[in-house]
Amino acid sequence: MLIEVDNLSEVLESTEESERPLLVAEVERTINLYAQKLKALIVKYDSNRYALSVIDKYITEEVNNKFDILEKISEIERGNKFELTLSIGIGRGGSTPQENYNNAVTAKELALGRGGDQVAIKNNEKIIFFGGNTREFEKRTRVRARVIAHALKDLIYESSNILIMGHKNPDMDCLGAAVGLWSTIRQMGKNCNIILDNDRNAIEYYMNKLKNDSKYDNTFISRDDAEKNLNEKSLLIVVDVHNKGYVSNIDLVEKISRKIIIDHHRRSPDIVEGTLLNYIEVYASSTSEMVTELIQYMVQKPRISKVEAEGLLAGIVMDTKEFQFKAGVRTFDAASFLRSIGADTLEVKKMFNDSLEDYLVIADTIKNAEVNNQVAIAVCPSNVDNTVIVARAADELLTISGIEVCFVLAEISNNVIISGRSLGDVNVQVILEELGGGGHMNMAGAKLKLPMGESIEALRNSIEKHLK
Ligand SMILES: [Mn+2]
Repeated sequence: MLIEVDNLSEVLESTEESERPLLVAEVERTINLYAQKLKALIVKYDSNRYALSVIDKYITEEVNNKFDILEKISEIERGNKFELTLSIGIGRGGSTPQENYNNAVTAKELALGRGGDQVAIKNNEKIIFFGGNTREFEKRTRVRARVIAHALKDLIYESSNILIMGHKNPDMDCLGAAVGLWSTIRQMGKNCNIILDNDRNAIEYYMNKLKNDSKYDNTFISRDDAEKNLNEKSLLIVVDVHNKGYVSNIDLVEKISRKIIIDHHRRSPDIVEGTLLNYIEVYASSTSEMVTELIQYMVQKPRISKVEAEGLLAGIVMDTKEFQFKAGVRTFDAASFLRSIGADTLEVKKMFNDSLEDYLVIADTIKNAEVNNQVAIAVCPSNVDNTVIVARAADELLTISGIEVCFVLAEISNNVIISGRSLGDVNVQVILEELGGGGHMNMAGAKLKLPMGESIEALRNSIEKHLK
């Protein structure tokens, strides 16, 4: 079992200097007591990291107790302004201590990558999670962004051509980040293309804007055209997604050996493997925010055009729901930079305006919502054929007072799509993860291969289980 106090330095910073030693001692005592309870061997191997060797039956007990150590640590109060959180990785099921250790290392990485404050248990192929109920901390320092930007720059210069790919049903965050990177890579004098398929529902308005400028005539290429120009020095940058099931073209991803991931979603176990560099920052509001930071370190003066800056700003606006969710200091800094180079907020607003037709469907969906205990469940009318409306209906439901959590379902090409939103402490990611989905604490989605009735039933069960 590997335990890491994942926000120790941030919490210490927020604590009066005179209280800090007491806080550190209290953390140490709590973890040592926990080890004693598990009759474990415990070794501290860093200022905030511990390795424990535990008999398996005690882990089973902890599973049954849902790891109350997560709560104990958060109760520590020594003048700290934030709760302390732990990320714990446990390795089980291996035939040697070494195998279990490797399982534990992977498990802890997953726990951290999913936002911390949770336990991940890796029993060989099987991975389960506990906890994860606090909001992600914003990391204030930009050191990592700078380091990544330099590494990225080197990799780009070493490449013959660069391809950028996003997720299925690309949205403005995905496209804004792609266009921002594309522009900067071109400025660096490199050949770059964005791979785009025909699923362009959510980005149609912006794509039409780009059509007015011949600069973008050869920017977007199909998967097949991308494959024609591949060689061993090609570089693929995957943006706004990291799991195999959701990248727009997994077979192409697997054909390219040099690849990088830039994403802000919580780590899923299904991550694209064999990458040169992963920049997955769950603390960031959006991939567009991350790219806005990166490009400022990649080139002295980014020559981002007005419409490109608007694409990036649209990405931030879309993923923060107009700066309401996960908008930290760095989010506003990025937005401020984009505004300063010409992004027009009204142009961004226009990208998200609904047509009257769509709005009526959204209104119909809301009309059908059932609200129970501040949790709303609504089903879209059967004529809905794109996921944007499902997401928009979920956003709208959350603007209604008395609704803290909502789920909107729709049947689209033989699948049931679910969009989940939460205003408070209910973690919709965990609820939808149970159904094979994912996302963030306040915003998540899932796609089910069940009929509508059974999907609602499965959703209800998962909600009930987690609200308990
Ligand atoms: Mn995004």
